[in-house]
Amino acid sequence: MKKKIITSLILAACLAVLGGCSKGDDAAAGKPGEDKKVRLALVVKNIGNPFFDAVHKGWKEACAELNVESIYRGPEQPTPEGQIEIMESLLAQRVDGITYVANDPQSVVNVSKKAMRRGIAVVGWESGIVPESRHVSTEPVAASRIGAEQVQIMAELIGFKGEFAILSAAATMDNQNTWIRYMKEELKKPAYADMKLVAVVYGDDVREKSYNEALGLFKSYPGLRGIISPTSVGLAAAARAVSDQKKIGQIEVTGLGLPSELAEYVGNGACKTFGLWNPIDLGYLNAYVTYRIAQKEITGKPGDEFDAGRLGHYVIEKQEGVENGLIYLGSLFRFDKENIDTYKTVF
Ligand code: RAM
Repeated sequence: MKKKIITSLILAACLAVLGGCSKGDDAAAGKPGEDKKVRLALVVKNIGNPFFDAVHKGWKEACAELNVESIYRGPEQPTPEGQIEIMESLLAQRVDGITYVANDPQSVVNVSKKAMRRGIAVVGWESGIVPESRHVSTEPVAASRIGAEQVQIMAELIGFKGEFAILSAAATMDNQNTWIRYMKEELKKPAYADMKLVAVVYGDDVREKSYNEALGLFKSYPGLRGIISPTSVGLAAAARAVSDQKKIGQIEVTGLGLPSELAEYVGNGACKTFGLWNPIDLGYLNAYVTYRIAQKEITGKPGDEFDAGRLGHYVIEKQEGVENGLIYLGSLFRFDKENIDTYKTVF
């Protein structure tokens, strides 16, 4: 298992060196005189978040392998309106496929349905609550596992005792909301009887707002022992706030984050352990499945099978109660002082 993770990360590191990232259309890799290329668009919550830069690296890598044109779009700020506008403009450009992670899944239902009616492949990633707004959904790992893991890490950090808070992204963001729902489920277990969730606050995936929300928690809850932040933006902000306010050891911070952003805080003890999947692989998988649907090789129904390049073979799974399916990327990793130096140069 460990060997597989390291191999995948080393490969990702090499690819990270090869691939830059840009805000707009990525250079087409085709030869002059070739037929019109398939065009696939990756739509993220906002531009400027290093997590999405990592997803984009894997996306571009797969697009190059598939010889398709890659488009990368996201609003300046992580707002629903910005994403709707972008998706409408992609429809007008008649792209062949769109993969999105929604700032508000409800807000993109109409434009996604319109895209599908026009024969465009639509893949929603970590945006599972509106199944009719995509052909298939890709998830890093089961949401229940992601939620439970963060509570388990927090419990270990604070000795299964004390008050803690959650610093999330935006209240409309379905991925964070789902993970928080599963955190609350995990907390019902007797092992956590002495831990108390005192607040859930929202930094909107904006650095300064997240930082200020963390400061607000320090003030409102003087006995606070921990913060879980299930967003890379929030986690880096919370770790920075704990460091700046000299609360290392008093308030423990964990959640989901990028080794490249958190290495400093693993080093100073503000965020000793945290989790994440491989965002480069997630982008790579998204491009493959979007391409397979755009090319009508599969429809996205449970049971459909496809090859995703270096990631291998995938079978689309059944999502309870809905017709279209779900794809799980693979593994959830834990990062700490033992492995952070290896991973911090990867993503
Ligand atoms: C932030 C975003 C993203 C989430 C990661 C963990 O960068 O909210 O959607 O998956 O954190």
